[in-house]
Amino acid sequence: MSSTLDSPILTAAIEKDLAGSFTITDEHRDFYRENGFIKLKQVLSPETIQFYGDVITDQVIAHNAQQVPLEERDTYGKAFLQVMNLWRHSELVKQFVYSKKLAQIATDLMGCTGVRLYHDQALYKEPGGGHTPWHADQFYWPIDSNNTVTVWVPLQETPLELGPLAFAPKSHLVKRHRDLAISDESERLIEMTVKETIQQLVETAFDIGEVSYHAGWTFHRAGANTTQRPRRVMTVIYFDQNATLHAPQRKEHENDWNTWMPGVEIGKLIDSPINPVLYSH
Ligand SMILES: O=C(O)CCC(=O)C(=O)O
Repeated sequence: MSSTLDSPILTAAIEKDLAGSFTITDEHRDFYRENGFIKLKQVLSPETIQFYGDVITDQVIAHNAQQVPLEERDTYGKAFLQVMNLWRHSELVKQFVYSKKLAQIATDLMGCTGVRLYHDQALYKEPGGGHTPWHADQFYWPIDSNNTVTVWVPLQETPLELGPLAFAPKSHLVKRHRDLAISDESERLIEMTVKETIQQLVETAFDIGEVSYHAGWTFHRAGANTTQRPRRVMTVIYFDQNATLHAPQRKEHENDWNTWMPGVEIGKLIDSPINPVLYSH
């Protein structure tokens, strides 16, 4: 279904930018595999970012369900407005989420033959919004593969005071705390582990057009937005096109199974109509 908000025109240059390719070198792949994340500059053009900053913001405003004032929410609620699967509401957002370039990078970093869509989500940290607690995304995902990855695309330049995504290098190899939902407890326990075993956190600003990819088991967080501007971010989650569904182990798995891969059977390929292959070679 299309939204009536889809009035801006996608230029040929933006279409070409989304459909283009980006060379992933052996150094990129080795860095991603060793550290569980990578930051890449100049992946998307300033024009693409400017255009989608407006398009996605309109969609977030149209579909945001959060009505509780910021100061009355819990830590998770203060971290961001979270609006999911915008590609199903807007043809323009669909073209972004279906970007061949973003999916090709995901495929090449993981070294698989192709990727499917898990879901997209816009993550808008409001002015004065709180920190995003430490967590690993795959806690929520009943996917029987470690080849899962999120591209985090800031829709503006993102200095430290806006709350850019920060990563604990090599934490995708840490087996502790994989059973923690995003919470004050995940922030406290993972922070302790990161301090004890990993020591240095990668928390740096993002330029316009710079994006990051982080693996499903990588511990990550984001600082508060101490400015009066929103931190606007779009994300797309991919998984190996050959991955299967494992039996749910917690209520969050049940929820994701029903929401993001409806009708898929345990042990079978995750290929529901809302898990299209976005890139394959
Ligand atoms: O944007 C944020 O603050 C958190 C993002 C995140 O946790 C993710 O994309 O997996």
